[in-house]
Amino acid sequence: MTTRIAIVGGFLGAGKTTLILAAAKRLAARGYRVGLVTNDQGEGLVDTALAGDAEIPVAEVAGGCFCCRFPDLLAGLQRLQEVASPDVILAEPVGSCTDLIATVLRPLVQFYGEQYELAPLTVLLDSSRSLADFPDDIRYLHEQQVAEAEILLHSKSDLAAGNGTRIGRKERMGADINETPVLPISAVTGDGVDEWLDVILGQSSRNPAALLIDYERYAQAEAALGWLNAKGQVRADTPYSAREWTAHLLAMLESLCTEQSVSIAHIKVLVTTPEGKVKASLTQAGSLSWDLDSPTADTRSHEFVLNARVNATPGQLEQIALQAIEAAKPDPAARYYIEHFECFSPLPPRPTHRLA
Ligand SMILES: Nc1nc2c(ncn2[C@@H]2O[C@H](COP(=O)(O)OP(=O)(O)OP(=O)(O)O)[C@@H](O)[C@H]2O)c(=O)[nH]1
Ligand SMILES: [Mg+2]
Repeated sequence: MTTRIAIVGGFLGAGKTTLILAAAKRLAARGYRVGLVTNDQGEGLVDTALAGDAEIPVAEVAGGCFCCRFPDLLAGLQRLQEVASPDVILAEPVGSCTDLIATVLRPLVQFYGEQYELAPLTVLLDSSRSLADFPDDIRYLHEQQVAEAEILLHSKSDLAAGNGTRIGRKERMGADINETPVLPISAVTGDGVDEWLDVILGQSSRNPAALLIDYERYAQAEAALGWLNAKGQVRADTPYSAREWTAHLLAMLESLCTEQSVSIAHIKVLVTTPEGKVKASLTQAGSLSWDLDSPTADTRSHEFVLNARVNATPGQLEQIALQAIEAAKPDPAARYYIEHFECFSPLPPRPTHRLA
């Protein structure tokens, strides 16, 4: 029996993980076995931890995007089949990745078509946010992501003024909307999620033409991003609120980024205390949102995972992150321990396969 794979792309912070987690619950309620694949340029992902907490079988492809780590993607799919025999696998490529038709969907169909049935490529577009403050190359990358969608989801529709303005925005982006189904969706209210699931369960990728993409510009867009994955612990002698620590850390990161004219693509932090979890994200200055916010009693320690993708050099991002972690200490005598800290800019994409 073939397993259905739905690849859900879109720019950093567009809402991919939130939608996938909401979709996985609905698929399970419809009687499907579901698996997830997360993906990142580094290790130590908030998204993987969230999927694990939701008790959904998850495989992580780390150290590069699906296109450059195609054998790792295959190994992840295989692992999921061994542990969970999923009917449907929802796979989230890195939010700075594009050209997925040529480098991921076509190779899967061509070389592994007997095992896997590919759903139409879904791309999320969050038109509630502007990329005007990002370099041209990043806006170019974003346009390429939208242009290759087989189904385009206007994400976070609960935040939109109206769908008409959103579709108008896509027209302004110069993408061809004539043949691309466009669906407003909100993972928060559930609006559009079942309609989208009907599409990815009932239709197959039409094997559209590959993008005509300039890999130099694509590489420059990725190189313009500073990427940070960190894990650590905070300990204090006096009890403190882990939620307040999270809010303080994100406020410090936001204000340091604003001071230094660093545009935020996505900063997210997951905090675990002995009693509960807190998770919050910034997808641009002033956009703080809480995804997990269980009321937790004051604590004397917590663990955190911090992922940041911003328009800065790795050195600049490292300084910003360390300064924010120091400033967020619950009291001057509190200690923090960093167990994992990697800060870099993604290397130029070198896909394993490119079937144009
Ligand atoms: N209001 C609203 N917020 C949403 C919705 N979907 C996602 N968000 C918020 O947007 C932020 C980013 O969402 P993610 O799902 O982490 O985005 P992503 O595309 O997976 O991000 P990366 O993995 O970094 O590329 C989170 O704070 C979410 O709560 C939605 O439908 N409505
Ligand atoms: Mg994600």
